[in-house]
Amino acid sequence: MANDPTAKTLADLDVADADAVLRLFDDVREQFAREAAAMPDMRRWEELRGVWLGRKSGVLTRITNNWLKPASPELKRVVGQALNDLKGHIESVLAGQQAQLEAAADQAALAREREDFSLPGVIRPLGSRHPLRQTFEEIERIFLSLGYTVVAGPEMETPYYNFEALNIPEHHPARDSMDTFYLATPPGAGARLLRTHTSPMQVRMMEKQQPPVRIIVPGKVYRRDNPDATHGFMFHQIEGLAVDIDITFCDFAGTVEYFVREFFGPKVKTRLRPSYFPFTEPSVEVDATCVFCGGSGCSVCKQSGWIELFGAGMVDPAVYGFVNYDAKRLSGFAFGLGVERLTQLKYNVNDLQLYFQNDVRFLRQFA
Ligand code: FA5
Repeated sequence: MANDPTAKTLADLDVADADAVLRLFDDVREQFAREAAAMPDMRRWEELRGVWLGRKSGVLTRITNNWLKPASPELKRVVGQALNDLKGHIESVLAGQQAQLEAAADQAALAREREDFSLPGVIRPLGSRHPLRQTFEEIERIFLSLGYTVVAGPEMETPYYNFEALNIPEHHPARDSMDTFYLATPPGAGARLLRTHTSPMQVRMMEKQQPPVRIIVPGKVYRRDNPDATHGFMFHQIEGLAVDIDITFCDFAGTVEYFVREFFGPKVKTRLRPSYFPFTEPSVEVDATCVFCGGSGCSVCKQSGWIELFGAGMVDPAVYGFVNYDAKRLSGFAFGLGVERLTQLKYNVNDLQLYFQNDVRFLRQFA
């Protein structure tokens, strides 16, 4: 304030009566009105508040110190009243301005942040189920519809379940075809290995459960095979086992045929070719008419019209001996599906390694 009267006392200003006091306050009020007239932003508002209401040297503090405190007893009441009025007035003007400035700031922020619904949207890529998972689910669906139950088993096995109880004693040549990962175990703990197939679950289930047994066992298996277009050192199988009284080879052949048609489509035919597994007798390889050429012959089926699908057979009575099943009364069949292979055939995938490389260009084809 130029020539700031509030720096002086009332006596210095020669104010002797109430009217003079009120005129002085009117001047101050006008001064405030001039300073508060234009209020462009919050910074200026804070400045103004400091000048007028600042505790140490604000105008009101100066009036308190210089006019009110030293005022004569006759004038003290008038000054006090006028000061209170002025303070109320200034506070209410400042509060109104603050509300206005804040509302304007909110409006500006809203305008800045407003969504533009005419902009093109961001399309987020959707994930999809892995092709192997889709095969698992499809195979499980088929066997569940036939009354089978899905069970899981351990990936870490003992040689007993992986080999011996499946009629593969030590030094049996069948062990060579399943080059095995053995695990380091503490002395005296007994050997442990990563299961080379899901067949150990045949034994574990028959140990636990009396017939009828009808299960499938999906899971991971491990072999020391070199990775290439048709081999992995970890891959997936689904074991199947059905044991009851009076299960015949016809039941077995019918089940296999039904499964293959459900999985590959109604046009595909199957044939059973003699094979060998120590835990099935007789053993077969299940072939299907080539899913690529329909049986007329192509490069995939090497012009034969047939492709090999999986191994299977009637449960060898020797296996019943290991689980205390009555081999004379009971019969059944088992099969072991290679999930990577069936998926390769169904979707014409030419390299098994693609399943494990997580390349979205490959995976997105199965969405
Ligand atoms: C077995 O593992 C038997 N347990 C199957 C069986 C079960 C027969 C019940 C009779 C009764 P095999 O070693 O052939 O069989 O393997 C079965 C399937 O696993 C093969 O047909 C193939 O599709 C798949 N497979 C084998 N080795 C590999 C590998 N290294 N990588 C990917 N898939 C493989």
